[in-house]
Amino acid sequence: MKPKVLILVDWPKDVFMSLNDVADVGFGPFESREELLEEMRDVEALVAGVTPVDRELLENAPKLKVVARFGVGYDNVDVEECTKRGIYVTYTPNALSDTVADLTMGLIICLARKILQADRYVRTEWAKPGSLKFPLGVDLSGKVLGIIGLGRIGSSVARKAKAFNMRITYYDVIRRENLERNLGVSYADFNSLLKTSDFVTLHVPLMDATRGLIGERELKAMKETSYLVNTSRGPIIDEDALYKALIEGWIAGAALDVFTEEPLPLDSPLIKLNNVILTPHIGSAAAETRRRMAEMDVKNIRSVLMGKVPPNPIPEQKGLVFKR
Ligand code: 8YV
Repeated sequence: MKPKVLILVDWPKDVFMSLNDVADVGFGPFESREELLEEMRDVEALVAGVTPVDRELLENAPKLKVVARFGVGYDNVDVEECTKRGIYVTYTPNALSDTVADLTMGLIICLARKILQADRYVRTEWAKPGSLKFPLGVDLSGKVLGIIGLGRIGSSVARKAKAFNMRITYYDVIRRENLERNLGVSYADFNSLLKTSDFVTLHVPLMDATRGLIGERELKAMKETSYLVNTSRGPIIDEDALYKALIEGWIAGAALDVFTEEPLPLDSPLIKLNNVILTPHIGSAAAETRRRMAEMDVKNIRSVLMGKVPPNPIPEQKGLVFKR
């Protein structure tokens, strides 16, 4: 009997199916968590989207050898528990950096030039007699972009923003002097970055130290004319504080691709606001990118099923060899 691989993302099926020669490949989603847990009984490799891979799931998966995250963030995976049980956790770094950075730049431009409001204006107002003039936007050229987290995605954003002639500062827990030289960006401490940026963009992983990183104090420190962009993880921002900031004008606006609760509930107060752009967690959602991510997952799974160490273990598991 071939080992069972369970794929919890729905595309690209053909790439995942290429594991067919060594595995019995099955796909989610399931009607209920119970059904998923039942299915996990004989699964040896799991491709995980946003489903929590927590202790409960792992307890129901005695044969599991590898959790291949379909993405670069793995905050939904209980890494400690996986490591304790000798389960590899792999991810897809690099595959999506430019893609997330593209979205980030797109959101920045939309905020600066009010592109979404402009679209609504054309559909509902422009041709009406006596319609109000559409408000002016702002230039990107010469504006300060504050990047929080200068990793793979943050660096890609810096490269792209350079082409728009933005002045780029970054804050990171690790100062990256090589990158400063290579990218032409300057380091600022967290508070100075908030105070001086025209656009603040978040590119940090979700962990205890970054949960609620942007709250009331930080939003009040930002300029009233500034914009906040989040394509990382929802809980990095305290959403209640952001709502207050947006209605009380502490900042000019925000663009969010990620939320504390996803999908964003339709009764979220954010939905009623005009100075926020909302997208449905589409940072990596480009066809070529998703195929690259799936191919990496497939390689990682193939390695583990063949008794080898996977090529893309998460940093916490680098150098670890599990014999099961
Ligand atoms: C999602 C992401 O994982 O890379 C990440 O961490 O957030 C995205 O790529 C993907 O959309 C979930 O299936």
